[in-house]
Amino acid sequence: MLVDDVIVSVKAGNGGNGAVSFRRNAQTARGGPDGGNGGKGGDIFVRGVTDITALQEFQFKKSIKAEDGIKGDRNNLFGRKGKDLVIDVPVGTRITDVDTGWKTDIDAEKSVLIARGGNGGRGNNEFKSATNQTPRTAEKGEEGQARRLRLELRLIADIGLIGLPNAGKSSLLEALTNARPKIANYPFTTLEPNLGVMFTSSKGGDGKIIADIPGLIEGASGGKGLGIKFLKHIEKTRLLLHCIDATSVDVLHDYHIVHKEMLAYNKEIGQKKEIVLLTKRDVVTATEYKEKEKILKNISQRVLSVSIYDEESLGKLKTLLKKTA
Ligand SMILES: Nc1nc2c(ncn2[C@@H]2O[C@H](COP(=O)(O)OP(=O)(O)OP(=O)(O)O)[C@@H](O)[C@H]2O)c(=O)[nH]1
Ligand SMILES: [Mg+2]
Repeated sequence: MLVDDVIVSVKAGNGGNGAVSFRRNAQTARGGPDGGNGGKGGDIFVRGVTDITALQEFQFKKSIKAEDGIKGDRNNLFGRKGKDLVIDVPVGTRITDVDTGWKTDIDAEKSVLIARGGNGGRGNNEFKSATNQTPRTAEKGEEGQARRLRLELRLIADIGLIGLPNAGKSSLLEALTNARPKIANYPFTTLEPNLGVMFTSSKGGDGKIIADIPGLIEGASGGKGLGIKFLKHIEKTRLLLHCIDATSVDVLHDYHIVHKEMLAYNKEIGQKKEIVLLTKRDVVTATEYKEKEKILKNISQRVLSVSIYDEESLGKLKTLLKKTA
């Protein structure tokens, strides 16, 4: 089961205490202050990743703590800084502070500071002055920030892949993006949604997020199969890529099965922009897939055919996706 809503407590590291100490050695019987500062506590960051299952880790792990800073020591030794922690969450996660209502959306592969480590306390060496040569005070380290956070996955994919089981959705996700979903020649290979990022230029930069969900079957809106509960993940997408197997004997029928189930789930999904895609065109003759394209053009202006083994067809699809999504 996809974990998409969890509450975790996070606690950044406390700062280390400053030290109180005076120089003592064979030469100096009563030396000046030499207590070092404490180290800063570790910060906690959240980083967006394309692994949609990343929240799974927090199903049982309910609290996360970054390392404390080490206390200062004699000889003006500064304590070591506590290590920072990075929490991975899927891109599309909304983070809400349960107590204050503060919110942020993790919508790119970036890091955001969510809990700040406490500063280290100053050692007594920093308190010496002309009037006080032997300060006996040092600061305590600051407390690290503690928060209760709700991590809620609201997929904000730009493009959603839909279609009957075995239509080639996951294969397409793999061909277009950096995702490596499970692919096999039987229905219901995909049991949980997959996400991938299609970069729109070779330099990387902003990409389009594509969501691949389990196949839909007739009766899905009434609870059959797996796909329908995942439709919420494509509700927000700008564009649907409706995959239809080119080897199907009745492509129009395939289209309508899926379309009908989507409408039954939510009429607004039916208003979305859609590209109808004939997949696996390498398996049939050119005459055959062109004939099927023609049939589908009766119901949609955007019809294309691809094969994952034909780079040129994938290139055309990418161009259309960039333009449309
Ligand atoms: N020859 C050929 N085979 C393909 C192509 N695309 C997908 N396949 C094959 O079709 C089968 C199903 O592909 P998947 O990508 O798992 O299909 P899916 O739509 O994700 O299936 P579910 O997750 O079960 O809904 C696999 O054996 C793929 O290798 C293609 O362009 N050409
Ligand atoms: Mg699949």
